[in-house]
Amino acid sequence: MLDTALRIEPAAGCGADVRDIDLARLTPAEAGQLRQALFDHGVLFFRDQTLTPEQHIALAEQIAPIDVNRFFPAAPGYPTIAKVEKTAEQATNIGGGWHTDHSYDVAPALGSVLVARDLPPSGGDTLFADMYAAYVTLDAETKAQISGLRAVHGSDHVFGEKGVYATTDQPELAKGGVETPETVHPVVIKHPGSGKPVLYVNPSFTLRFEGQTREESLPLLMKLYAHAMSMDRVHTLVWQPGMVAIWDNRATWHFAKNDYHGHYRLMHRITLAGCELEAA
Ligand SMILES: O=C(O)CCC(=O)C(=O)O
Ligand SMILES: [Fe+2]
Repeated sequence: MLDTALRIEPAAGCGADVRDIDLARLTPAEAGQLRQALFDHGVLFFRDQTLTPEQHIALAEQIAPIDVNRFFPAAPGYPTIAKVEKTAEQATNIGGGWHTDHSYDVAPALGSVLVARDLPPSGGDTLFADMYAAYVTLDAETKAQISGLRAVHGSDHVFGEKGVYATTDQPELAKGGVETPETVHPVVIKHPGSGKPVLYVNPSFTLRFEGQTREESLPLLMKLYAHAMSMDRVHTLVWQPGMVAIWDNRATWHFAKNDYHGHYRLMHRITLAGCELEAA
């Protein structure tokens, strides 16, 4: 069989739609093209897929080894699939602020494969922001200011015993006793897959610049965040049954909207293992 190029169409703001592909039956050649498209576009969107949990796992493994998230509960019977769930009774959702997953790890996760399992009648969109574009569009002065800087990332204030989830109605996400030392990454990384520079700080897990206090760091961090959130570089993913998103944590941020109270939403997430990050 001849290998044909994937049909990839850039999406508004961030990422790309991939058409005419069956993620349950991916050829090795298609998997290679998908991985490269993921690195180039930051996030890929797919429609009309019918992935069983086993096929979801097989798909993830064709892209990268699996990195099991230590905070999220697993889907029943599938220890490598994280359950991203909000019941009709719960008020707090998971990922309801701008972030990129696992930036608190020494080797942050490459990305995730998120499958829609049960959607509310409306709402529950996921926003994606383009961190390649965020870097490229910074003014020269700010680029010079962040060149060579490194930032400290942590997870205790989110997932720790006294973290933000501990006082919510998603308390099982707050894991006391899980070893989570702070970690340091360059503020501008060289993307391991594309070689392009990326802005790598995020509002949820970046604590401060290395060698500065949080107070000293905040003015510049806030300026970078405000710039990165610019809606012309953000894509709003309106989920439909059968949709799948695969994102690259180094090239994008995401934000799960929490606007469907009283309704159930369930997503299955497999996290893909990444590598240590180098400065651009
Ligand atoms: O539920 C979503 O749309 C995304 C939640 C999230 O932040 C994640 O799965 O990493
Ligand atoms: Fe997330």
